[in-house]
Amino acid sequence: MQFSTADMQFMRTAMELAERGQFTVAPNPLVGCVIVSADGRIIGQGWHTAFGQAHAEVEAYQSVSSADQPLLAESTWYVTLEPCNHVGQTPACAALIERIPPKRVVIGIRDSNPAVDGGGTERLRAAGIQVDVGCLEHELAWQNRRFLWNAETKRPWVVLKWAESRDGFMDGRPQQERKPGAGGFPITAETARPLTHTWRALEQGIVVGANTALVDTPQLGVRSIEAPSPRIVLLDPDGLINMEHALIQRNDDLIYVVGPTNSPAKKHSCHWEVKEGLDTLLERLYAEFNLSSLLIEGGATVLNDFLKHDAWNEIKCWRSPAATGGGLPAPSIPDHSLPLPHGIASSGQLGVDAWTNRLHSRHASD
Ligand code: AOF
Ligand code: ZN
Repeated sequence: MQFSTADMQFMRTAMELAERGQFTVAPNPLVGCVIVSADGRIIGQGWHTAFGQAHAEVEAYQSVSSADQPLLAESTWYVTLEPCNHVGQTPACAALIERIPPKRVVIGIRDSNPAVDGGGTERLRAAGIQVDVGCLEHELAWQNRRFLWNAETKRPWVVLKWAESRDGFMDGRPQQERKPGAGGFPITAETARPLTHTWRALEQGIVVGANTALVDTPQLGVRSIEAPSPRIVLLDPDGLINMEHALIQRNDDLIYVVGPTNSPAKKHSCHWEVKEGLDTLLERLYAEFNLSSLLIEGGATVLNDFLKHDAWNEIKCWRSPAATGGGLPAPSIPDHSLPLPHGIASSGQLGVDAWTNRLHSRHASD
């Protein structure tokens, strides 16, 4: 299907609206909707604002003024995701559209949720509405990469994140100084913080290993931007952490991943042994804790494990202009990794620090 320039412009507006839900909709998809009158005027627009809240189509419909209501019968709806055909936490959008019904619905991507999966499109067509699917589909698949990956693999989307010195170290101290309670070793300047916190806010869980928790006692929250903090996932399969540790004391909804022999009486614990493998851990974090994406913050051992097992989708990395001259070596970005698709910036600079964002080569067509 060839879409017109106007179709693509309206869909792009819907995509931009969808993006406004970036910190709040997970594990739901990002969805935007624009309603256009027969003479090409936007008469309604909306987006899915947060998990559990109204869907984009409902928001868009409710934004249509009473003066414009008579135009709905001849309107075209641009929706970034196939309208749902099921009653979840909210009623089915396909039912709302069917009742109107508009002349045409243009859809970005199919909803891979098994409860929908083409059913919304079929229902609208059965109601006599012209439905065209696939407008800006590649860009929209990228926007909803986490949601689509979840449906395909039943695992969270995994982003590896670290900061390294110009000469490739994550921590410039000699090993004997990296002991419990030593505190964090800053690599980036203060100016990098808002972007680092944005990276956190974009994912649903932040993973940190026991050694980093013990040495750095990081806070791992989102403080420098307006967005909710993700859940913290503390990996402690060898039971090294004391229950008095600040991360555990401060975070009631922390997910504590611990080996079966060291089971603590903790509300949200997940039993896992290293020998079960990272894939099993990821499946469990998705199925039992509903985590659709993870930011792996370290330390080096945890990051290298994810790299070694190829259990990652994106890498986000800071490089500072200063050299430490030694310390804890940072992981390496795999040679096969790709820049981001669709002309999205894969590198940049904030203050003195440079950042890089790479994608796993399995997503080559995204
Ligand atoms: C749409 N428009 O804006 C969104 C859709 O629990 P619920 O009712 O919020 O349903 C969530 C599911 O609905 C989600 O997994 C996905 O299949 C679809 N999301 N559909 O028509 C929207 N957010
Ligand atoms: Zn819906």
